[in-house]
Amino acid sequence: MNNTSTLADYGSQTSFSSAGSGAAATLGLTTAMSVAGGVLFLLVMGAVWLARRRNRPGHVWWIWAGGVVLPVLALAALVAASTFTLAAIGRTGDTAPVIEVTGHHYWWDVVHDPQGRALRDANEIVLPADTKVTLRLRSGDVIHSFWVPSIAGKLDMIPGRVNEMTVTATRPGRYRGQCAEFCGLSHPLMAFEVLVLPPAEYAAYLAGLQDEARDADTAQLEQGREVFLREGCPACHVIRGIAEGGRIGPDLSRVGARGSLGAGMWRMNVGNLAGWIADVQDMKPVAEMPSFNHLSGPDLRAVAHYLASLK
Ligand code: HEC
Ligand SMILES: [Cu+2]
Repeated sequence: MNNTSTLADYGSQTSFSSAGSGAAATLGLTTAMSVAGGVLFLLVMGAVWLARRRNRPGHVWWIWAGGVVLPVLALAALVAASTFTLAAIGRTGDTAPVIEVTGHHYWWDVVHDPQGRALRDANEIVLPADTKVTLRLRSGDVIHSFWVPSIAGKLDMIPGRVNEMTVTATRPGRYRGQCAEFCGLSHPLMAFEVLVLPPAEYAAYLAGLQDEARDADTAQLEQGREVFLREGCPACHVIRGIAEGGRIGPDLSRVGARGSLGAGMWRMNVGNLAGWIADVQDMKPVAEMPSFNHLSGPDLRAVAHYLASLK
């Protein structure tokens, strides 16, 4: 199956164009290290060239200056630069807003406003621009690593620990994040999207999140909801107001509003949703969800339309 046309439309994922304070600091450090390394390389090559031209032993101070003093000074300067950068990036505090993100095989559980309405979502993080946000990172199984190259440095998500990272996104837009620690066979397919909104739009976004999922208001959507309940999807998935128990898979209360399906992999639309439900093991090998390939065509269409309607 060739699905390239249905791949998610990726947001920016590059460390070379920073849209956040952490990424800017990391880029500055990388540039400083590369320039310093380049200068040292040229100095050493120049010394080698000189030594070959003169073809006789030089003064012993060359050894002291080039072999001891220079490396000590250069390494001390680079260690200082990276320590300061790390401290600046890692500085945390009780900065509101807080967003909780938990890595799972192979998706991301997201809770916006955990002290307030604590609305759960998945695979999509929304940040207000120009605002310090605390990300509280956990893992539900093995070690994952949270990385949005355009916005911040990466931080591991470790079972049994809570790691905190403060980020300030500086440019509204859509960015791509990626798990950066090998966590299993579908690790490369564990991505997510970050939406950076101007502060006023962010407030409106939070206020607009519904406590209960949208109603099924046509016969087909009702059929889709029945299929969802009948097929045992609630064992793993929550749809607020419909089925509240399952926590093994992503919360689906707003699944149709996400920009992508399957943790940043596929475009969100009815066709891909149907393909996912019928044959998730083809679209994302070893995902911890069974393929429902026994569903009839009408049932599959109905449940895909129902999920797409949840916005
Ligand atoms: C055994 C648990 C389990 C059952 C049962 C299950 N799922 Fe899933 N589902 C998951 C897991 C785990 C994921 C995340 C997979 C990944 O991205 O790696 C998932 C992902 C999804 C997604 C993608 C969500 C997103 O944000 O990209 C949809 C849609 C979905 N499931 C629908 C269904 C439907 C419909 C049913 C019932 C027909 C169902 N699931 C049954 C565990 C389950
Ligand atoms: Cu991972």
